Amino acid sequence: ILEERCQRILQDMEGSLTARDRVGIQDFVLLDAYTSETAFMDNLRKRFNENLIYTYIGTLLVSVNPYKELGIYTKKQMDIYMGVNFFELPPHIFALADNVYRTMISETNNHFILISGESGAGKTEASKTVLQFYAVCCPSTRLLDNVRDRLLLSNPVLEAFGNAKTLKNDNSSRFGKYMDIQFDHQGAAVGGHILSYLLEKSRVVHQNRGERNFHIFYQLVEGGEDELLRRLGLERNCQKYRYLIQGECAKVSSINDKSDWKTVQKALTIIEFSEKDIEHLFAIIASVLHLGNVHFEASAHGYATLNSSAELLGIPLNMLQEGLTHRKIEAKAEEVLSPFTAEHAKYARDALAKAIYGRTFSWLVNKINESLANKDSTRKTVIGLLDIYGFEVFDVNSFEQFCINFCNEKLQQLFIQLTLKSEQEEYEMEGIEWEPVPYFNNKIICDLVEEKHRGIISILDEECLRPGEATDFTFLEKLEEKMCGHPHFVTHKLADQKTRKTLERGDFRLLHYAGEVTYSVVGFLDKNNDLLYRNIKEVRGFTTVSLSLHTSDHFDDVMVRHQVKYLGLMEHLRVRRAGFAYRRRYEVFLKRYKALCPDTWPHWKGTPAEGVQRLIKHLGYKPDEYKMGRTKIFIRHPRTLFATEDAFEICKHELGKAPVTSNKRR
Ligand code: AOV
Ligand code: MG
Repeated sequence: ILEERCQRILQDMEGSLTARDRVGIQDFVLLDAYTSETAFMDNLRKRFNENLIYTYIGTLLVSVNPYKELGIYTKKQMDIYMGVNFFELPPHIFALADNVYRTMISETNNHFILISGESGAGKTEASKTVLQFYAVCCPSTRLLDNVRDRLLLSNPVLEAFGNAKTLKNDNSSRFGKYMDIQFDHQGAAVGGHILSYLLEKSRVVHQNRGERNFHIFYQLVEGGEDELLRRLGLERNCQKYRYLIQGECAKVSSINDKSDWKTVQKALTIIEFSEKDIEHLFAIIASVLHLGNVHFEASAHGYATLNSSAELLGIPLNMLQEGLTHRKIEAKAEEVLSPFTAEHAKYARDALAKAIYGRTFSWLVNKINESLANKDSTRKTVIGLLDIYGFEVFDVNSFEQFCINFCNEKLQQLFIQLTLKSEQEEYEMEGIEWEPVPYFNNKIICDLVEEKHRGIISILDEECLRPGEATDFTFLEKLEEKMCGHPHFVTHKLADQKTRKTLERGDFRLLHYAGEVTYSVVGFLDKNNDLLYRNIKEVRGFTTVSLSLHTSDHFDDVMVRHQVKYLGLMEHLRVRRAGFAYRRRYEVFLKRYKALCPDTWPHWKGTPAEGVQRLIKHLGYKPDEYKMGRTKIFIRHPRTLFATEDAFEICKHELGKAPVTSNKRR
């Protein structure tokens, strides 16, 4: 019966070629012309036109932003994907989330999901979908329901304070977020922890045209209750606040600040912010708005708005006034106050506003962490979710873009190590013969930026230690001197004939893995001075890649091709294809499929490797379809594994043999 059915399955597969013509293939590893970028793009486009936004490259998930609701994240969909092997159903982020979860439970080890892609690609949405999946699908007790709600509700709060409209994305993350979700041995979510990286504080005081400040300011002004606004001395009109209108787009059609305000209020209550905490929080937010309206003129003495700030911050007016307009100089035993110029005073005002907001954000993250903390000390496993700001290039790029793009450079490095590099190393370790695939390693760019004593950050730090002497331009000169000839660094002086045209005097250009970016050095020293930089920790596990698109129902070829190229997806596919798409430890493979062979069922007495050898001989694997490694069987083509998996299903149903292992969790 088995042989007959296997034959039929193979025929069915051939028959489904017509369907495949329409919807493309769901795993790039199956692509015949796997080295052709055109074929890769055709497949993505075909699937996108059928509203199929996910495609695998082996265990990597590629996603194309549809910019429209597809109805594919429902509870019903979650149920379909829960506890099912990921090659049995169409690709989905739920399949990835489920697979990570089950592996974590069965192997009791930690896992991490990395999400990468340009700004607007859909990273944050993907991370929320994963969290939602765990919140709904993991078993839980009544006691833990509140952990689940808090995990979910931490998102709208963090987004209100840490996201903003940019030219690339109406809800762009302006901080990096790493979230740990902790599980007990039953697989229930019992706690969490959030690390935030490098909030883009400069946005508090300045926004480029077409961009906004952080959402929370507009939410407060638009949605705050009359009584609250009165207490905070605010008017219900964003146009009144200088910090809100520099981008000239306080209103955005895709954003409903009023209803978002309500969501945030509710979330804050559930995360257990006390009334007093909330009162203080918004007093501080309002004080920043008032600060922004403070004017300095050489002769003026009107400080009404400064008074509001001082009151809301709970500090004496004269102290704030003095602090913003005078420098304190210690001369001998005396303190002398030397007045600022109006320009300096504005600078001090903005620096204060940024510092206040930055600290408030850190306080907020701490409060959320307190509420997510798991008090019980038993051993837990975690699934980590990394969602950073995507690679971005604007007309003018400053220190913020430098940091954001460097972060992405590091993420790409990690991605290379986890996939391309470790994949090739595994073959070596398992003693599998193998033709190495060349790929671009962006370590050279990471080093250019971060190398000790020599990298751009070191040089910048050095300049920051020479206050009064160093300027943004002395920094640029040092860069030019030290980076001369580096293949990924271009300056005005070093630019070749072709590129010099577009490079201004105060600019330098980095050739990032994801493309060229020209940075203006203006403000680098200042902004670096209060920077708290943290390295992205080494992580391992499954990976998600997002691609980007901007209009729904339109597949933007140039944009998608660009990311296919820079994320190294073709190289990744080559490594997968030239090698073996799937691998299983001998014990795992044997345990699952031993019922398919009379010699191995119900018990195999020899070593697992011998058992697997016997089993696949019986199944008729051809010699070039697989390789036997030291601890694992390597299967070249997913089709082979699919056929075996299908045979296993038939075996369960038709022969009535109890399945040896069941993957269903429930
Ligand atoms: P990002 O996180 O990758 O950008 P987002 O996750 O914020 O990008 O996605 C941007 C917008 O794309 C969202 O606000 C949605 O409108 C839409 N979108 C994303 N994913 C989906 C999806 N799966 N289905 C439907 N619409 C989607 V940045 O934070 O700017 O790098 O720094
Ligand atoms: Mg984001």
